[in-house]
Amino acid sequence: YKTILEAKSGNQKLLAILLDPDKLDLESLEPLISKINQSPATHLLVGGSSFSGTHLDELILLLKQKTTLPVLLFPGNPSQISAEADGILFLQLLSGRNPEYLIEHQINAVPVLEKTELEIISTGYLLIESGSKTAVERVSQTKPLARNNLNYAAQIAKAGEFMGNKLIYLEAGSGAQKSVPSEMISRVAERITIPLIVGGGIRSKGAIDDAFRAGADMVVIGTAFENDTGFFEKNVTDSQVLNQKSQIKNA
Ligand code: 1GP
Repeated sequence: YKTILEAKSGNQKLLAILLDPDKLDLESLEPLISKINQSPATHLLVGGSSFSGTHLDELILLLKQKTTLPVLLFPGNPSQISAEADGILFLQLLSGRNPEYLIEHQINAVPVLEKTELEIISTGYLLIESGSKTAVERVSQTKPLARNNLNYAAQIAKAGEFMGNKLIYLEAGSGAQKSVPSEMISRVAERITIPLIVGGGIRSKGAIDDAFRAGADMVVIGTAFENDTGFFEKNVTDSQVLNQKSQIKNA
């Protein structure tokens, strides 16, 4: 978290690759890892809405051995916790009103988390309407916020900050048709003082840069890299990200 805060205060931008364990085959991970190492990514997020497989520990161990990037869990539920990661985005789905995702899963995760040394990063998570129903909406059974509800999104994010969240994550959903609107990113970024993560449906350099320009501190790329591991070669991002990467690697 300290590194993320330092990046924010130095106006350095961060880029995370999201890996969904359900879609990865351990046997054929080598080429993917080599693409990760060539990419400008500064962080790896591991998780998905519905993963219930058993190879999470092995996957994270491999990533830790073969990359130098911090690995953060991005869990859909408490079964997706691995002690092998560096930290966990401890999510609260603040845009929804489903108590399971506001507090129940968090309580159930405690006995597991207490047996690990994971850095626990409290994260307010806001699901934003993105054109069609996403897995997060289906699994969490919550309604996303309307795309034009800018002030309310900012107010929720600020409530998260007041409640002690250390990060806010604006999420359009994996594979979303439309990513989070730039106006919403800026409205939220202006209102909060904690770092802002933006993800869901971002699939071009233009969209990455737009999110950074609007005020995102970290952008998350999942589907675009999953579908094409050459994504970052074709979509070289800001040199700011690359500089930050070398700093994180040296930390
Ligand atoms: C999903 O924000 C992430 O939780 C990434 O979304 O798969 O659309 O890049 P994509």
